[in-house]
Amino acid sequence: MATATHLRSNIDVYPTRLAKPGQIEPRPHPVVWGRADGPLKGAALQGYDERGYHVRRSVLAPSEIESVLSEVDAVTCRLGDDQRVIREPSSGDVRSVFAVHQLSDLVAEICDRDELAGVARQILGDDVYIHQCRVNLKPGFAGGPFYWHSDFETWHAEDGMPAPRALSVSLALTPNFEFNGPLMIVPGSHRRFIPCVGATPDGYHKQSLESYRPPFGTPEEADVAALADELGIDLVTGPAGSALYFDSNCLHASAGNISPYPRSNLFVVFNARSNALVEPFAGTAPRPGYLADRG
Ligand code: 6CS
Ligand code: FE
Repeated sequence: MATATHLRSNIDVYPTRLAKPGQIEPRPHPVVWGRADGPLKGAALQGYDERGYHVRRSVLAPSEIESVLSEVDAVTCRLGDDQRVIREPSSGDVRSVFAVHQLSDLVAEICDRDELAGVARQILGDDVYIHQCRVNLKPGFAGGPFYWHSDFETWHAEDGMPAPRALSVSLALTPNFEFNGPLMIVPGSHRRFIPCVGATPDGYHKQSLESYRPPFGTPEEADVAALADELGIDLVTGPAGSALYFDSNCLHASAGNISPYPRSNLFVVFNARSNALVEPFAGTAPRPGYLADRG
């Protein structure tokens, strides 16, 4: 737990975007912030605390999955070339659609359910709000990879998120097979902070979201290798309707998808109200609200 001094003197306890490679540091904050009762029970909560993630099946019913997929289609058509739609540089297929919860009442209602917002309140030990909501479509045949990263490192540096008191829920809208680019997570990596090298350019988000391996906010290969050697790599697969809850600071990635089967997931990021965004720690201008809700 960070000492009171750290918290009061607003020293940045997660320094990153450094001029030269730094050291992997232990996380000074807790993972499970609350002990109140909630949707996750003993072993599930323990597993999340230790590994940094937990998987629950059948959180969405098949009929709901179909409705969400058609809502996403309708929203994507409506948005056209809006900046909330990110396309695959390789094929022009849609790669991600942001702020879906603000464009679909059904998605907003799902986010608010006990199995999503309720789990976030339990783990984060606070009221929560949606920091970011997106669908990563990862289409068949040309779905691009997402290189190794910690979401919190980006949200800290580029959005001003003070501490990793945030979590993502990834809802599988199509089956996540071993062969269509499922999420890979280094179990336990959420307890290590990997500083990244390189000062963040202004307006960088336009480039980073399309990049398969972003030039900034990406950990050094030696650090990824060291943590993978020590902790291993878990492949998170599961049927459509499954939910993956993962800590904002997990080291994760996903390979490309050249199978015929899309790997489309709805990601909802909950942040603790007490962890509301401040000025970006990278010293850059805050990113747009569809990437980081500034309330
Ligand atoms: O920059 C972000 O906020 C987004 N980038 C990645 C690779 N994961 C988290 C989030 O969608
Ligand atoms: Fe990510």
